[in-house]
Amino acid sequence: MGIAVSSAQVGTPGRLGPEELVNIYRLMYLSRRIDDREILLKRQQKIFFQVSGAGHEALQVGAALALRPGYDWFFPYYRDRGLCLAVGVTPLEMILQAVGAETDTASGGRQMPTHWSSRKLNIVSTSSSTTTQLLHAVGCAEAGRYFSRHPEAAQKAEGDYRAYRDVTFHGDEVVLACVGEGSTSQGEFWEALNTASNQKLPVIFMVEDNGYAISVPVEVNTPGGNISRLVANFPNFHFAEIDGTDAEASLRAFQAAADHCRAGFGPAFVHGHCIRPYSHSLSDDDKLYRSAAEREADAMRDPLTRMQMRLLREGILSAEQINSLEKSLDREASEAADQALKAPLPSVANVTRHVYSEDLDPTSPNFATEEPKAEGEAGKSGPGKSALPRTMADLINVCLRDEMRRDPRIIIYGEDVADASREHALNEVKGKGGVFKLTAGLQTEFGSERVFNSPLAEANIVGRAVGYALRGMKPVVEIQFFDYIWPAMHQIRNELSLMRWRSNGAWAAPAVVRVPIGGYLTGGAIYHSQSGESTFTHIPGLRVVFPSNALDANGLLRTAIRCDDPVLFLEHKRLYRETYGRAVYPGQDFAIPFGKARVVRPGADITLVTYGAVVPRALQAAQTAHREHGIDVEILDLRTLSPYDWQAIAESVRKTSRVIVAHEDQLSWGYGAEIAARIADELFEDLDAPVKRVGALDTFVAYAPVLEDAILPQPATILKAIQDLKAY
Ligand SMILES: Cc1ncc(C[n+]2csc(CCOP(=O)(O)OP(=O)(O)O)c2C)c(N)n1
Ligand SMILES: [Mg+2]
Repeated sequence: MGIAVSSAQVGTPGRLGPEELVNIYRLMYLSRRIDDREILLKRQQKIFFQVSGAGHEALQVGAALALRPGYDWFFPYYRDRGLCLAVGVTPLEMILQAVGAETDTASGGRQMPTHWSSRKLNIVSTSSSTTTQLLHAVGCAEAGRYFSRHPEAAQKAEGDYRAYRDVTFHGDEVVLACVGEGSTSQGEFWEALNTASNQKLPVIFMVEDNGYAISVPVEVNTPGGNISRLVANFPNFHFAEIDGTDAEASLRAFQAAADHCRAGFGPAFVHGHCIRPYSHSLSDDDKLYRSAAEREADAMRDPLTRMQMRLLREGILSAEQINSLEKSLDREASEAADQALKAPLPSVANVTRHVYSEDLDPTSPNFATEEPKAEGEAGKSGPGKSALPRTMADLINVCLRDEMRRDPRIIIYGEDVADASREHALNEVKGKGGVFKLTAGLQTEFGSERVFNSPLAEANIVGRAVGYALRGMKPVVEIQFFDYIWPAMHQIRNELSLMRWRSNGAWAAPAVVRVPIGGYLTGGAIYHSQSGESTFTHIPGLRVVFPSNALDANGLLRTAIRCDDPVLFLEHKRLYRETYGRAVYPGQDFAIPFGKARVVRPGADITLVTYGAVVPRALQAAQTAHREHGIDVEILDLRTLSPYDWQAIAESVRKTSRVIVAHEDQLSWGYGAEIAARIADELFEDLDAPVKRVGALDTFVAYAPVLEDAILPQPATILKAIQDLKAY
């Protein structure tokens, strides 16, 4: 349950004592000296990047001392050296990051310096992407609240991801989320405030306002130049706008903010005005865009000088004592640098470690259920007693229900996924349960804490899922249409999929993102028919699943939920309720491992590699080819696109020597390009003809059915490819 600390690092109200003031100065000064030491190392080309916390130290140290390391949670940004130092990251650990050492505890040499991470201290891995961390902080706070209300969910369990996801919670922890004033322009800032406010979450948003975002002054980013004025009407917040160069004012502001959060009143917003004496980073020179007068005015507000003067003025330290304290801290910084420079460099052999879970492999036979259970047996325990074959939509819904019954860590949210957000309505109405009804009845069975509507904001959905998942929860979220996944792309590419690799295995975000995808809808048009799976298979760290029938959807979704990697689960809308591919309920433990293709139709003449809604179309084409032209096509349904079953492809191509890769997505730069290239590379000797591809025209999907038919590959298109290839 984490390190039990009963109070903040500096707890007592009233005036700070001499020791506390000296300690604050020590932390602020040491933070600055580590920056100075790194700047020296950068000039000597011994490190490769430097960004400093200079000018922010008072605000940061104040925040840290109001909170509890290893108990509260920290989502810092790249400027938070003073914060992390005061929370407990050591100077050596900091400079190990700068030199990119193997022993860099934050990332093992994978991230730039000041991209923090410490499991011990509850500092979650920082990315360079500004603002994304705020939504993680929101999800993290939600998870803490969930565990405190459902402590049984924190139990360890064998046989799925929970064996590797330790849970700690206390019930009154606070989450600190830090951001620069320029980054408050990002939509995700507002999306984070939205949920924190609405759900009264214990998140302290700390805005470190140094007046610039690289060279862009605050009034360009923030209408009126003051973010506090803009956010003032968010309900449930505690607000404070302070002089962030005054350490005591900062500490007090954060103590009040933490009190508000711990009492359950809601989030807090602490806006500190600080300075930026060292330009944006060592790659920037603010003399290019700031007047001398402005820079001088900033320098007059240096928090270090301010604190030093106070110690002298109040007789807490003499000039000699300050001198000697500073000398010892200088020595500490330089010794840390000397030691870090001797550290071993990371081993090149390990570069792909932690792209995916090292502990739980979703391709392993552990996830293979040989056969679905007999219906009679499954029907007794599983939801729905019908022995009739059921649709893909049905068996996805059933899988979600089964898994939620089994695992209290699973929560579901997204746009319209609840039955009714206004619960009292459920006394008289049936409920919505998703625009495609895939989540129907789940809120009614599991309650509004486990199944709920999100705001209409896709980054919010995925960003919060990252926060939930890194606390050990299993969010299974829905993006309503693939066409609208793009606002979440930043979170998917830069956060969800990267969390494990960039933290060298310390953190991970094994969430499931379910997404209805694809066309063939007759009238779906441009914005309800998109494909685009190869954009996501190109992302390391993400599993991409694309079932073509009800049974596969059920078994693969179960694996997606039980595994320990983030999964993009693509559900073809056209297949949801098709007659093709229906199946009887396979039982509550039916699972299919990732990376195992299915032979839909064995054949001797041509291999046809495909997936999704092209599977039934390919089958139709293959049947015609056989009946009318005597061509025997073997169809492989890949089922999962990342990983994919290379072995099955290779075996089949060695047998047939002719291969087509067919998909619904556009031809150029599509998923087939990669498979075709690999076949050409590794199976060249086995081929009797060039590798052929079938895909949509390189355009968008139109509304008029006559246009849609021409744009998307049809059975006739596939048949023609089969005939052409056989004739080659
Ligand atoms: C999403 C994103 N866009 C752009 C950048 C490049 N960038 C890095 S820092 C920065 C300015 C941030 O300014 P602010 O939020 O005020 O923080 P400060 O650096 O001043 O502390 C920019 C544009 C980035 N890292 N992430
Ligand atoms: Mg700034």
